[in-house]
Amino acid sequence: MISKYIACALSATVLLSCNSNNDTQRSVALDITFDSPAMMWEETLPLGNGRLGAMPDGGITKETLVLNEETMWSGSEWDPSNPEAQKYLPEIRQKLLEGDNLAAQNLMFQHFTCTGNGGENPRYGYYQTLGRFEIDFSEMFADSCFEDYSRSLSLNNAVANTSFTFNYNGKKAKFSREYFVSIAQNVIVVKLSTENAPLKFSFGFSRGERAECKSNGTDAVMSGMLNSGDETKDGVRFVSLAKVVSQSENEAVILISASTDYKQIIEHKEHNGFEPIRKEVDSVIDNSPKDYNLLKDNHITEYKKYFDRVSVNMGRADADGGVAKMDSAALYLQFGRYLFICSSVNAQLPPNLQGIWADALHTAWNGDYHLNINVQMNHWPMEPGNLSDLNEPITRYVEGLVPSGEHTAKTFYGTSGWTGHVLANAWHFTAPSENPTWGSSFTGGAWIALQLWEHYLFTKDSAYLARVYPVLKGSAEFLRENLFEKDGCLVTGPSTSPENAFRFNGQRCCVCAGPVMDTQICMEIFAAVCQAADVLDTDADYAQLLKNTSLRLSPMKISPNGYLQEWLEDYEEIEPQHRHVSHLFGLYPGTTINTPELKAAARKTLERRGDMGTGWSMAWKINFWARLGDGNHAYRLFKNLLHPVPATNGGISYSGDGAGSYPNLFCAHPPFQIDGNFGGSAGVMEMLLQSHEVEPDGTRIIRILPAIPDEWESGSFHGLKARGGITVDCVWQKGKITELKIDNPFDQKIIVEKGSR
Ligand code: FUC
Repeated sequence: MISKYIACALSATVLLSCNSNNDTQRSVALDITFDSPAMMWEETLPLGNGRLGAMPDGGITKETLVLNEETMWSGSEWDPSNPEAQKYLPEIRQKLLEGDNLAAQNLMFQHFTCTGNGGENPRYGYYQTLGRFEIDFSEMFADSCFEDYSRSLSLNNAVANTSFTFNYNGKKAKFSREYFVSIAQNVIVVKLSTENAPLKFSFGFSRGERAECKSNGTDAVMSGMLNSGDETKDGVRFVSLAKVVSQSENEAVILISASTDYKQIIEHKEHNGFEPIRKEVDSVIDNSPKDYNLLKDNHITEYKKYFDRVSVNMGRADADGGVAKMDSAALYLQFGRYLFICSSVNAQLPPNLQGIWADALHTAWNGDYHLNINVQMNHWPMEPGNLSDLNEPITRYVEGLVPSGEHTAKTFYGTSGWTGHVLANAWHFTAPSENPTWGSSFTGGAWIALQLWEHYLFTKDSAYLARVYPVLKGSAEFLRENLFEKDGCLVTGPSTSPENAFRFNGQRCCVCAGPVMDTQICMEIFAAVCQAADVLDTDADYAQLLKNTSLRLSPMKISPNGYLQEWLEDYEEIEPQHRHVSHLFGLYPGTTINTPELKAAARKTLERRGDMGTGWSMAWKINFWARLGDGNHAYRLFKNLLHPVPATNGGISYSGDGAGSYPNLFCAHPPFQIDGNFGGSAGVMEMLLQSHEVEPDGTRIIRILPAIPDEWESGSFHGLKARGGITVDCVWQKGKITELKIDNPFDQKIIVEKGSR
């Protein structure tokens, strides 16, 4: 059947359609459209409501939805502290002071890693797909030439559709399917309808392991338990239920619900096996409206509350100065917002490396929360993209890291405060990981804490600031206590510049004192705590201590070759085009690269790093070039990020080979990693609006169109956010701003700068 279909299928091209209405520039229809079923997972369409994810493939005779439930985590809580580690810390630091980095690194390998093999340990766990839901229609089709195929995802409504025609009893019949993951109701909804032919189908769940699947024609259920990695503990139990809730000869509506007992486990609550989960999934379906239109309207209404806050359109100018054709960057920006809403709203956990859209039982890199760029980048579009109120999952997650991070601070470093390194998972892992060449950076906790500070900067919500102040202060305090003096300045260590290596006595080395990114993070978190203390009218003495400490931090250095040094010494990099550009943290998302000299050095660094890289690396570079005010270069990186990646072999590449965008616009690290989508979306916003700089007297600089490429002659944006609770609308025509509205509800002192610098 499928091969016959392929014979009459059109080519598998994806059409990104954006129909803009030039009158208002507000009602832009954003669709991702295909003219054939998905032949691979990265062509399927992602739907989600923060808790549940579904990816229909639009198959003709068999529809497969890859399902996700955000808490499908194997593993369990576990203390990987290494009781020996702390004893060796003075010796490791001494080696760094003596300039013997390799000796320090060797000591770290021997004594300063977590126990139990870190991310490789089954107790660390991994995020995994819930399974598949398959609907078989093979009974329906006698003759199998299918035509008029269309498959699409509407970003405006968060609804996907499939439709095609076929012959039935000598007549042309039509099959339409519609799918969404209800934000209002916490169910996946599939509506099947036919014209001129009866609807016949059967369905069921499947999962490669650890699941029992049953179906009886109108209901299907799947349940199982993941591996806790610890024989004394139960793993996460899951149950998923599918029910036909209405059916006629030509129409059926199926609801799918799913849940786990992760929340009970992580909150150490009593729970009784499968029974309560089964009750929960039953009641979610029982309590959902059975009227399809009502279900759909409720979902769209909820979704639009978030999505419709921002509209954006830009491209080449038409004769009247309007936008001739919307640039793909506008769609990319909105796709990032779409994915963020669909992986965050009502979520328990923040989006992981694949958001909530994993196809594998063992997701790449465990589908975890890497703290040296990835989970941070996942949150970059949230504040400027007017989705501030979806901040709870990341806030709760970071708060959840604190007790474990305090334990890590105490056991490994003998200090107070809290820390996170590179690996972090759903079980609050914070220890240095199994390999110190990439896993010993200890500024990951402070970096993600800075995301909570950004939330305050964007919203001015002082109640929120009071809530997260202990988190900020704890991460600052950990860093302060772990600074030591080298060549008259304070530095961090033992640490690394994330995942990059330098040549040291002819050998590869990563461990060092005072990588520049660490220093920048110290500067940012100390400054954030000082400002927060001021706003909350507390801790004045402590703030003064942090200010004094900040002044003693090792300054950023410019190499004789003109670029910003990544390390204290001007080491030779083993891979000058390495994907991480950690020493430009202070350019984006940070703000400490703030003088013309440092910005010029950052530019040289970027030129040296080049315009390629893994998906997220290119996304980061869009933001860097935007902050340097170079719209054409930022746009070049954006185009590189869109580089079509037609197929996946599932493998990981670190070199940038195979990086770009899959047909469904998922970012290819490769493999699929959602950070690139979020970073790229934020990058386009950063080209349109910036608000990160303040004058010495606190006046905030609002930059309108600070990094516009030649391609964006005309355009508009509405609803983007600037720090200070400010909302900006802007229209420009043939390069000139024709309308500008700045809503400044807190009367923040601002200066408005227009155009590229
Ligand atoms: C870090 C990055 C990799 C990848 C992984 C999930 O280790 O260096 O490129 O993104 O996280």
